Amino acid sequence: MARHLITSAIPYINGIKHLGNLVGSQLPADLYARYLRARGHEVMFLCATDEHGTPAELAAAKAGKPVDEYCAEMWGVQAKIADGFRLSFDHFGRSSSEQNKKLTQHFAAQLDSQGLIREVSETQMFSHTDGRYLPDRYIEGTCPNCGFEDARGDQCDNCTKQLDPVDLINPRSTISGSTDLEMRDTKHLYLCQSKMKDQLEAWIDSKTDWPILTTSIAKKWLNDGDGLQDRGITRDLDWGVPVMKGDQPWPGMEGKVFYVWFDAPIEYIACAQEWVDEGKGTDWERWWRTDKGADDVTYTQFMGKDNVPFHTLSFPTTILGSGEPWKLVDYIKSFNYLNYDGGQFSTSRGRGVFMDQALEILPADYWRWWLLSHAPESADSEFTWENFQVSVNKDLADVLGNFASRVTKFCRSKFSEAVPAGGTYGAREEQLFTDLATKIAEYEAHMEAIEVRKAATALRAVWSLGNEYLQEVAPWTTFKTDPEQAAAQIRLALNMIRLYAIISSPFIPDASAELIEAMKTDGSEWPTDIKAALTAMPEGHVFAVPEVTFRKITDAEREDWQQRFAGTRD
Ligand code: B3M
Ligand code: ZN
Repeated sequence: MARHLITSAIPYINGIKHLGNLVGSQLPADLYARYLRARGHEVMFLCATDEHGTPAELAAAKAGKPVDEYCAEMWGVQAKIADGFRLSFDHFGRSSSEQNKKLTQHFAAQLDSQGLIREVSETQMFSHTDGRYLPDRYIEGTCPNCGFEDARGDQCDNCTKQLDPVDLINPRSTISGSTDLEMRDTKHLYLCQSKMKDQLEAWIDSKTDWPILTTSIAKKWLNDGDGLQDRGITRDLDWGVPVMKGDQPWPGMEGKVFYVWFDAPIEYIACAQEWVDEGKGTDWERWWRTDKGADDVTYTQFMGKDNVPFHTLSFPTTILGSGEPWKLVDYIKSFNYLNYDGGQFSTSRGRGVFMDQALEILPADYWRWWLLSHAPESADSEFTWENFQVSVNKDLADVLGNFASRVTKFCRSKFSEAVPAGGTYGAREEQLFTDLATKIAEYEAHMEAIEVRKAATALRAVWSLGNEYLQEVAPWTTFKTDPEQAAAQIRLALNMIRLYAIISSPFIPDASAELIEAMKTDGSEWPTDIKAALTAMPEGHVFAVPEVTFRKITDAEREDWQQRFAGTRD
């Protein structure tokens, strides 16, 4: 038994996430956490909402609510949806927690004491009408290069030229449209990532087993252009963690907050403190402090590829640079993007299926299965309704669901709702034991390696072995001439339902639980000896025919949903 710390990238608070967000971090993290727990390991699985930054402020303003109230409400919404998808977090925290505030201020003080923070003077656009400084992307104006009138402060979308807000002709605030803007001098804190370059590079080079997607992005940022840039970690905003040196004021930084990407990953740690403070556990340090027992913890992070630079460079700079014995990540699993029906998911345009909508039309397992079996691992992948319909109808309804219902119904009609006695296992059954053991070992190996798609493929192959066996031995035919032998075949098949339920639980936890309940058996022990596991329900063991485990998606539904999710969501 080992100890595993698992974190998923923490979703922004503003709005409900779409399926692409889900499959890029939370869902595969949950798959891994469930698998490791099922194998008997001790797991700490953490996630939270990422509540700071301008987007949260603007979303709150749009909703006409104070930002703290808005965040508290949206946290509730996201927590409920996460629960609906059966995301098995040990704690779902909030980056705006008091614990994270304290810890963020602590890290800043530590980094400063290690000489890793410097002050930089900048000019920044202040909007009198909005009463605030404007981040680059909230300023628009005419491009000095091509004359495009809606160029953003950081880049012109028409000619792609990189811009500074000062370059824009007739700059205006995208928040209010106001042109009453003024360039002001302001001071900010920078994290000296460049000083850590060699240490970071050596660390990343030592991770030879990481996904290429992770290391290639990290290396690109380490070595591109001028190399690793120092980054501003403070902002002129109202909402965020106030800039303090521990619990002391930071001269010159009054009224400023830390940049959202500085405090967000620190929430991974603060989340474990929240877990303790909310009475769910007793010792967070044994997960996070290598001087307090965390040296034997394996820490795995899950995230979309756009989050990789922050997790391979910035956050490790915070951890390593603090000079304190914090647990550093051991493995970073990153994902490409999931596209939607010939384009991209778009939160702003409401294009694609969002997490709440998905649960309104079908149970979580249907989505979990499709998303995980099509996880964008080696490349971007695409959700189409046709593909979704085919996968659900074939894999879940025809292969797995049908196996369970055929076997149990046949048994009920020819024998009873109890595992039938009689008959013996022969060469065909021995072959099945071997095939199952081989495929399940393959499945386990992919799960250990967090090869999500390959694991799904192996699992599907395990399910198919059951159908092939049934097809071949045809107990309904056997029954006519040799009911004893049919009894043996059905006894084995009934036990396979139990076996499938257990090993499938990381992917489809609800269906697994339903099957275990119907079989009136215990599903807590992972099968290590397959042949022995297939005798767990002995002759005479009473069961019930399960409800329809998976139903098929009709063509009419598919067309209806395709229409419904093509457009805008209000
Ligand atoms: N909230 C971005 C995202 O949800 C950001 C992740 C933070 S992880 C510390 O993709
Ligand atoms: Zn331009």
